[in-house]
Amino acid sequence: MKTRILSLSLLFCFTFVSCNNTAKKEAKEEKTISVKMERNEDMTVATVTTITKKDGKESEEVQTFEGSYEEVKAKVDLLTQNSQAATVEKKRVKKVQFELNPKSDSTAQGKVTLTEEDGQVTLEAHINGLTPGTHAIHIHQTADCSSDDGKSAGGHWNPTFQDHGAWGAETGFHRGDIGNFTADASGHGMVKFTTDLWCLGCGDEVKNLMGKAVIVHQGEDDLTSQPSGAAGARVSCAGLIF
Ligand SMILES: [Cu+2]
Ligand SMILES: [Zn+2]
Repeated sequence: MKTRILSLSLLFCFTFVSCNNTAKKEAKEEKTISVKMERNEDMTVATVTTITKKDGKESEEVQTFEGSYEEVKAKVDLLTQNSQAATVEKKRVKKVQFELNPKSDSTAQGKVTLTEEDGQVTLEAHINGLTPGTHAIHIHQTADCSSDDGKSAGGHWNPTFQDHGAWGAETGFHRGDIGNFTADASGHGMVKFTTDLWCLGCGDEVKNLMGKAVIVHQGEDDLTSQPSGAAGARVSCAGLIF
């Protein structure tokens, strides 16, 4: 009887060891999933990239989901929960786009795109119909472009109560003091500006661009005149409501 118990436990032991070996072999497969969620005004797009490493070989699978934020989030959550991946990285990208409309009898119009990724906000503006040369571009305090001269947008957005100046200046600058850009001979200008001092719709009113306006000026910001750099008429305006 004792021998039987001993051999039985030995058998169990062997089974356990061999099972354990198979488990180790399977564990050699390592999955990494990265999720990029892009949230626009009316649609959310998720790009899910799964990288599988097995026996030194790497394969990549890319899946995309589109729809409302809730739909896409549910699909992504289900996929990442069932994946048994070693690493799941989730990246949220928020993107909103606005029209810049002519003001002060100008022909200056274009598009502003705001993107938030990894705690940084990028403003990209493309403007046509400008007079060739230097123009100022700022964030003003109110998303109201209704008046013909654009003055309904108020003064420079200045939630930290500093003086007007060049972005990053030690003597102070407004959170809306983007600065100047150049329009080429055809009247086209482009601005690309990235900062971690802004956010898109967060709770921090010192950072939040929601409810503000983008204003393009006829002239150049001298970066010293108070309170707004003496940049002249407001030639294009976009209200930032998202
Ligand atoms: Cu301005
Ligand atoms: Zn300013």
